[in-house]
Amino acid sequence: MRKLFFILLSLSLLSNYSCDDGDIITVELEFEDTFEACGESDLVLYKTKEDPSESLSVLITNYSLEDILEVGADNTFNEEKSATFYYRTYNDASLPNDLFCSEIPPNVNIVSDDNSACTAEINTILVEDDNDGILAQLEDINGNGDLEDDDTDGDGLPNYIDADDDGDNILTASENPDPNGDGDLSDAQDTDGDNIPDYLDNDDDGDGVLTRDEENDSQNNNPGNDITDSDVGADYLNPEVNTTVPATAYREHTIIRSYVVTITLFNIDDLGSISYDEYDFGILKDSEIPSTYKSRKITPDFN
Ligand SMILES: [Ca+2]
Ligand SMILES: [Ca+2]
Ligand SMILES: [Ca+2]
Ligand SMILES: [Ca+2]
Repeated sequence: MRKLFFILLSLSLLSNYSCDDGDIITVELEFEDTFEACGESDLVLYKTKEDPSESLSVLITNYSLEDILEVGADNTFNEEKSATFYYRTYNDASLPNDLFCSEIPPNVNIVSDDNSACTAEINTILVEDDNDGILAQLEDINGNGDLEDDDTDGDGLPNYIDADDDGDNILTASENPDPNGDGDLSDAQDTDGDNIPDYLDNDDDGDGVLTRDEENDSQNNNPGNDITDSDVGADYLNPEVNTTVPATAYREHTIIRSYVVTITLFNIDDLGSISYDEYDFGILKDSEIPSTYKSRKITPDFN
């Protein structure tokens, strides 16, 4: 009898300790920072975890991923939307991949299903880069901290998004700006030794003929495949060959685009066992960004 009394006392102490302010049990959410997205006309943002199986999701009606990725001239987007926040727990060891947005909901055993109105603040930042092997900050040629006013070839594309910085129709990545890849450009290739690295030099061999106009063999706006003496290499790197065959256009440039989308939820009023008033929902997974958004192509006007 004494033993039973102690067990009952322990149970009552245990239940007191697990409660906080009356009968509200607070649940600590332990999800990863990243979330996924789906939905055609109504946007669903979600994340799941296992052991135990739980999901968090946010529904924003009459909204789409495209709306969120439509950045303004400053490459940012910010908006607050009315949304519904869901917290579900499941009695399944693992959750199916089509848990959200499938026409036929998958067969899962939901244990609890709470939701609350909230405000979702969406923040999007787009960063562009040329992936030319030079860090963007090292393309600040005049060193004034502004990447937008460095345009070596004057083609309208600042160097940090210009994959051919000197406009010689040889891509910067092919002009060895950082031969050993250590981020220090002091060893950049300088074929004619004029102290202007090839990637910023529009006459790489110093023969007086612009690199882009050394189109002796094939007139395809690529001097890389015009080779008179195979022992020396391409004519634009051979000062002994100085025939002018003018280029007619710049090559097409590819600009790589990376989006950082973050969501914060405010004004969460009642979500059952969840006592958050504000919740940092995290960062949209890069794999959720449609491939068509991940780059843009442009051919600068020839001048
Ligand atoms: Ca440029
Ligand atoms: Ca560049
Ligand atoms: Ca060059
Ligand atoms: Ca030459």
